[in-house]
Amino acid sequence: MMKKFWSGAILATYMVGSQANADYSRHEEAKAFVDRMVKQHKFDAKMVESWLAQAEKKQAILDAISRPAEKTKPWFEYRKIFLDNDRIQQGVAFWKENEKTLITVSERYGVDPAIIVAIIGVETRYGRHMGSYRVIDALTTLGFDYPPRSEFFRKQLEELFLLAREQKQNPLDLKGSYAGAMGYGQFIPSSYRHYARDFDGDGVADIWTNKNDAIASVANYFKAHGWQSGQPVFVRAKVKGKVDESLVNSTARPTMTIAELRKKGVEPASSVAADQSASLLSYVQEDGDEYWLGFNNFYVITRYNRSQLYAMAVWQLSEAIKEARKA
Ligand SMILES: [Ca+2]
Repeated sequence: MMKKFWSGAILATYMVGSQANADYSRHEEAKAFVDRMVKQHKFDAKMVESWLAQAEKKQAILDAISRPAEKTKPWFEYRKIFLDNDRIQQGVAFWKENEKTLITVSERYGVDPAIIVAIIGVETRYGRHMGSYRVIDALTTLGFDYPPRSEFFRKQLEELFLLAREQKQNPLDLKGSYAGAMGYGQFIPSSYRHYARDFDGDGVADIWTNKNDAIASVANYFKAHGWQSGQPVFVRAKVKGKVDESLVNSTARPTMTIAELRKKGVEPASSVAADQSASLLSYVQEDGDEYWLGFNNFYVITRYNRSQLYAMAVWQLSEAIKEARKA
């Protein structure tokens, strides 16, 4: 039920004819959204209303957001999704095909090429699955019809229109995941605007079709979030006695040093400097919990995706690809 019947509704009727299912230009939150685009970003109101009217509500998107793998699977199952032999071999091939770019980008941004390759491998299987939803459908469906995160996704919708203007694209043409993530590295619109890079200098940061731009963009994201080249990501931990549960599984920036963790009965399984900060993490294996220490670079991976399972999968895939390259 619409609380207000505002003038835009009249416009909508002539703009798109009859769109029976959920015309987002008539949504009760639409007016405030359009006003913001006009006042803050100088968009044309009719243009924004027209885009909203042409967006489609997709039940599949609402279904998908309710069941991400990292929320429902224990580590020993989650890892199988990303650490299969195909993904490792495809990673070796992707590295070989893009070696020149990876070397240059890695030097320029100070990010290990294996991590860049692994991110693209986990996100889209090296560009094979970049998402076939229209980003506008994803962001309107979630921004207007998914109350738990509507504010976040409406903000991304705003960013999408800004991105489209900057990249001289039609926002109705852009494709991505059910959550509006785009291209090889699956950047949401705000990340795209802030971190995507035009590596080949043709004037467009194209992470949909240009692997060079995509590789530089992932590296730039990591650099901007504090990746430290050559520093550890994870090491296994040995835990003596009962661990204080409040110490475990924080994805905040690590603050406890190895020296402090030692006092709590936590010991790195391989040599690490005593003043290095780490987070203690547990991962559920079939035969019980496995403890790990995650360092600053672990934290940086969680800036890409907050799941600690995701961070471990990316790192283990990067290690597996490095190993397979030697073979
Ligand atoms: Ca480019």
